[in-house]
Amino acid sequence: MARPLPAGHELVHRSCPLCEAHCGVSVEVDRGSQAVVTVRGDELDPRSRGYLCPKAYALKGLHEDPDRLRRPLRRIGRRGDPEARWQEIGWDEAFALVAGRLREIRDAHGADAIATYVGNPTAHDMGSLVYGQTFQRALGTKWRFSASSVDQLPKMVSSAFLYGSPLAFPVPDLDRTDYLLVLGANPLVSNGSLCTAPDFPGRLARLRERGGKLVVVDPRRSETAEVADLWVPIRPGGDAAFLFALVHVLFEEGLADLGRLAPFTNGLEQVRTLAKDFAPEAVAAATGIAPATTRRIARELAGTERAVCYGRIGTCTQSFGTLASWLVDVVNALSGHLDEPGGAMWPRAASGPGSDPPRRPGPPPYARWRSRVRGLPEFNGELPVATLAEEIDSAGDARVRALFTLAGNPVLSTPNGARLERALASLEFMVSVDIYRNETTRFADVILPPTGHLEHSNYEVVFDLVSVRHWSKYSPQALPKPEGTRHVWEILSELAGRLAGVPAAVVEQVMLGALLKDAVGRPGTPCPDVSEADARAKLGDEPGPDRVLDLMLRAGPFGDRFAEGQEGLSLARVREAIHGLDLGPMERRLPAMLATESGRLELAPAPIVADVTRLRAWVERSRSPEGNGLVLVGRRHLRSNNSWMHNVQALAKGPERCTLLVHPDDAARLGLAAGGRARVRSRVGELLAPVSVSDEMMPGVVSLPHGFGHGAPGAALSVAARHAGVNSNLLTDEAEIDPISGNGVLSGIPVEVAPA
Ligand SMILES: Nc1nc2c(c(=O)[nH]1)N[C@H]1C(S)=C(S)[C@@H](COP(=O)(O)OP(=O)(O)OC[C@H]3O[C@@H](n4cnc5c(=O)[nH]c(N)nc54)[C@H](O)[C@@H]3O)O[C@H]1N2
Ligand SMILES: Nc1nc2c(c(=O)[nH]1)N[C@H]1C(S)=C(S)[C@@H](COP(=O)(O)OP(=O)(O)OC[C@H]3O[C@@H](n4cnc5c(=O)[nH]c(N)nc54)[C@H](O)[C@@H]3O)O[C@H]1N2
Ligand code: SF4
Ligand SMILES: [Mo]
Repeated sequence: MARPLPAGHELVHRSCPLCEAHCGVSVEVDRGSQAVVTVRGDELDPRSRGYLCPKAYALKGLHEDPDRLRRPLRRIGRRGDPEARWQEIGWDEAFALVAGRLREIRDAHGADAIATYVGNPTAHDMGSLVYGQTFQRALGTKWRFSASSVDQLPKMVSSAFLYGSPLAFPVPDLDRTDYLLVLGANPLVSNGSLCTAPDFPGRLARLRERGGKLVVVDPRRSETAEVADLWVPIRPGGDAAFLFALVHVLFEEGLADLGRLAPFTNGLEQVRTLAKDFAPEAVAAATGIAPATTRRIARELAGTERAVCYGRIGTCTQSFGTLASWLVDVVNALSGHLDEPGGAMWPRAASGPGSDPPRRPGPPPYARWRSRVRGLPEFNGELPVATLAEEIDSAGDARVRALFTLAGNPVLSTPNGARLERALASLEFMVSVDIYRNETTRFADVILPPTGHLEHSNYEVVFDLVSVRHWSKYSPQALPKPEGTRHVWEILSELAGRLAGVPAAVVEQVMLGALLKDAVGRPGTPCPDVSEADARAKLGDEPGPDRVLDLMLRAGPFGDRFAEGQEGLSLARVREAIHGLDLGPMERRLPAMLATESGRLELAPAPIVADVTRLRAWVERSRSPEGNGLVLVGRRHLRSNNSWMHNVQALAKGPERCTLLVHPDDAARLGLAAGGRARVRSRVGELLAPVSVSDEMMPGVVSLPHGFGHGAPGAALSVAARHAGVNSNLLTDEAEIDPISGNGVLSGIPVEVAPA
């Protein structure tokens, strides 16, 4: 592979930060010019062994993108006015302006008048994650929103009720399974989610090579379904009913067996009773799945020693998101595949809590407060983003008057983007920490851009929690920080300090103190015998995310616990392993990790069970032919990354991707022709989209990708504007949520489609 490195060039080995797979990239830098020469796959990275998808190569284009912001921008002119001008300002002026306005609004109306929205890239960036929380604490608002509530929130709710921790995501043991049942995920394109598995396609190929079986349940014959042993088309939203039918068969045929889990599991009999109504025959009309297929899958799952059921975005962003997320785990538990090799297991995050249970046992952090307008429950300190627009645009003293966004583009990524746009235009103040002036951040009064992805160090703290093996890899800063730029942690701690009326250095000390308190010096912490002073001395005085990471690694399950000469991990040790460390496969963790109030695995939690009545009614309704009009689902493309990588020409070029996929029978019935345009209408909106006709769709279901709809006035994305597409979230309905979690329903949207 390797051509010799020219003199003055250096290879920096990092993780690609663009999706959950976090493949190993080697970035070649010309140290003379500090330019990125190439990005290639790191063959020595034990996680990805050289694999990269096309997006990683675009890290160079992203870095060089002239539209990427480097200096604070201030809008001159009215919010939402396409004629508004933008002016670069200095950091000090920007900080003073932002902190001043936020303080004014907080003083006049209280902290809850300021909402925050935190987007997906935050999860991939340690500085944003850690210091984003610090900033939000300093702000003191309860009105926190994030992309979680258009993504994995139902799984978090389910995990909190079943195991006592919102972050206890069971992860498919991909490399050791012999039977993978996938619902609502397309890892050949997404490269996996809540299942960090670099080179997912290679891992699936190896599953097949060892004689294993892949079954994909999806309304579309996706790229993953295409390579599967079996594609099972399902009516959108039908997953909970289908999974209940699997449970029904497991009980009926005497295949349900908790095995090792029985002594510490509650609720088995309740699940058995609930499943009675969901015979495969009873749900077939609603799901579109033949009873014989359901029975066969149930038998195969139970009959294969190493098998696992895995559900992802299609099972979460739908009307029965929490029920489906819960039932995936119920199926795994009853078929003997929860906490078993080759089944669904919990990794020990190298940067995670070092002891079991991961948090103090107690009730799930649920519904401790509710949203003002619709009364939606808080979860884990957040409110559902489907309610953000109405919290701004509904009159009342307690309305949201200002918004802070961090790495988010909710105009394109949350339901009813048009209403949100109008709401943003009506705010008193908005500030965005973002690298682009896009569909959302164009509404900000000030945009604060952090350093680019290659200009700061990183570590995937979140994805340590969901990796199919135990890995640890540090991404060193590849390029120097350019003059006059700020790292995200510097921006956020400066703002936090100004809000609290203290220097940023004090914010840093307080944050570190709080983290240390949970890590050392007291019984119940991972390092009870280490004093806080000793730990502080060993961590050094350099502020920033690296020091926090050092603490997390050292106090983590593989950590050196601050002991001299100890084998365990520290930042120094992980940094030394420039290609990353492989720390072995997942291991059984039940019952030790359970953090429920009862200390047991709660297989039938009351708030989840209460929603089964609604599912029963849906199944009943779907049996009658009426109400079986067209429904809309989404899809992803390998060269897209939600809404924000469309400005890199190397990725954006090629055939039009934002098309409405329609089954040939539906196209014929509706008079739609390939290459023609369709008018798509939902309760909340309407748009025009080019039509592609394909039998990869199941009849009755159409598909449009999300993340498009560029070219808005005031946005500065010159490449994306040329491949604008349409915003599919003009059709998704903010009134439709999964009632347990409040997660947005982005799939299974009733639409009318006609030729345009
Ligand atoms: N209809 C439909 N809607 C969906 C989905 C769907 O499947 N269908 N999927 C949902 C899912 S799973 C998700 S996660 C959400 C995503 O929703 P969001 O997180 O709101 O949207 P993204 O498109 O990820 O936008 C990321 C933003 O971060 C900025 N950014 C990128 N890198 C950085 C960085 O390093 N620092 C900073 N400060 N900013 C950065 C980008 O410029 C962009 O503004 O969308 C959801 N919306
Ligand atoms: N290339 C690329 N990779 C990405 C992203 C990206 O935008 N582009 N986004 C990243 C993010 S933020 C996330 S969260 C992950 C998501 O990763 P995945 O969970 O793999 O998501 P998708 O690729 O959207 O696949 C979802 C599938 O669910 C199907 N589906 C829709 N509705 C239903 C339903 O009701 N039931 C069932 N069973 N299936 C349904 C869709 O047809 C689609 O095939 O991908 C990540 N990786
Ligand atoms: S799959 Fe692609 S985008 Fe995701 S981490 Fe790997 S190279 Fe990056
Ligand atoms: Mo996501």
